[in-house]
Amino acid sequence: MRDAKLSTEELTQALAKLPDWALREDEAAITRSFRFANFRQAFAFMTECALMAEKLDHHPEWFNVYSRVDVTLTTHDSGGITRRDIELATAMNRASSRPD
Ligand code: HBI
Repeated sequence: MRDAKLSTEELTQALAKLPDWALREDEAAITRSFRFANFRQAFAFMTECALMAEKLDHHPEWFNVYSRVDVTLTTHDSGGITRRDIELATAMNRASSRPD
């Protein structure tokens, strides 16, 4: 079942509750760059997020170099941003602020 793309209003409201995430210039994805103390913490974050992505059946586009993880979320099946992207971004923010 294809999720509906969020309206501009829904998107604005969702982003207001998503610290540090931004709308990509084409407005078809949301992005955030996470910074950690070292590679081990960055990869631990990615491992936790990978399991969440599997559970949500919604997967990030991400790039990691050492202690940095750049994330882009979009819903390919819907051609834009859906509630699934907001759900995964919220879960990622929570995972990034959890103590070791
Ligand atoms: N993850 N971010 C993202 N976007 C999708 O459209 C998507 C996905 N994970 C799995 C998935 N789609 C499949 O369920 C469909 O392609 C069949």
